[in-house]
Amino acid sequence: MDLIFSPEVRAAREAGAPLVALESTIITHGMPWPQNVETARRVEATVRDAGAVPATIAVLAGQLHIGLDAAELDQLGRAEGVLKLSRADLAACLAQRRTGATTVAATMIAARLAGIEVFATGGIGGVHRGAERSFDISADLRELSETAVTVVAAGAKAILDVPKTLEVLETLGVPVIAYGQDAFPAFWSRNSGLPAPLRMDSAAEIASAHVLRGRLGLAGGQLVANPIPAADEIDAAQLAPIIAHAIGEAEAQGIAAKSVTPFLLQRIFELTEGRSLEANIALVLNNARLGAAIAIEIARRRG
Ligand code: PSU
Ligand code: MN
Repeated sequence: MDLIFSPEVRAAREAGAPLVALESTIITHGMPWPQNVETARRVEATVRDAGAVPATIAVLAGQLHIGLDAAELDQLGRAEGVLKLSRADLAACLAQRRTGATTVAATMIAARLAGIEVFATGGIGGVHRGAERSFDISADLRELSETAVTVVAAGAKAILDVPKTLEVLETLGVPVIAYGQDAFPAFWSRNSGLPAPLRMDSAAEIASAHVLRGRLGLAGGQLVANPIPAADEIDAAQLAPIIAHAIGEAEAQGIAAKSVTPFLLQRIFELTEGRSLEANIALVLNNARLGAAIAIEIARRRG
């Protein structure tokens, strides 16, 4: 299997320039068109402005792309019926020559194959509320324990059971590092009310820890939880009834497995009249900036 590098990513690899992986499920299943493509472009531009090179990852017609050109990104963002690919689906999508967007788990796998050590996204999957009945725990969590990529996200969404998500990450031995504060952030808001297990205040420290994990022979990555900028956050108390309502609808309609996260994100977007999307865009851009800074520090340590 060949990896298909975009010209920009190929040049960066040859030059040893810092790279930041970006996922594509956020484009196909996480945001509506056309904001999805606009945001993906802005995220890429943000990584470039911060001095690194973006590599958006997706499977197009059975080929694993590391970096998409403008036309490919646009096509993916408009396409219907794109598969949502996690660890379990990646090889099947390639074998069947289909098109799929990579989740956090699948993007980590592809990034590692491509030698990319940092990945910026919005939110990771986690333990869903009611997981004691549904057993719905995202494969993202186990991937963090197996694949050596540092993932920058804005914490875990309040659609999840955040305490259980932190417990599973602890069980799996995944470092969870809040950036610049003690509290674990909650995606649309800065504070989940729970302390993060670790705190770091600079990209340099995060990069050092990433490199040292490799030296210690530890498998798995790090989760960097970067709080949404204060100006963009939505008050958690304001969102709570909306989230509860969306979860109730999902249960009533029998939404399960892969469909749960996209369904909840779409309903919360509708119920907040788009405010959740604005916050989501702001936090992804913020994560792209930090991801670039960490990639630059890692490249410095490797170089
Ligand atoms: N969180 C978001 N937007 C997203 C996702 C998470 O704010 O689009 C996507 C990511 O790709 C993540 C996936 O890996 O949802 C998790 O899905 P699941 O809960 O089915 O594992
Ligand atoms: Mn799930």
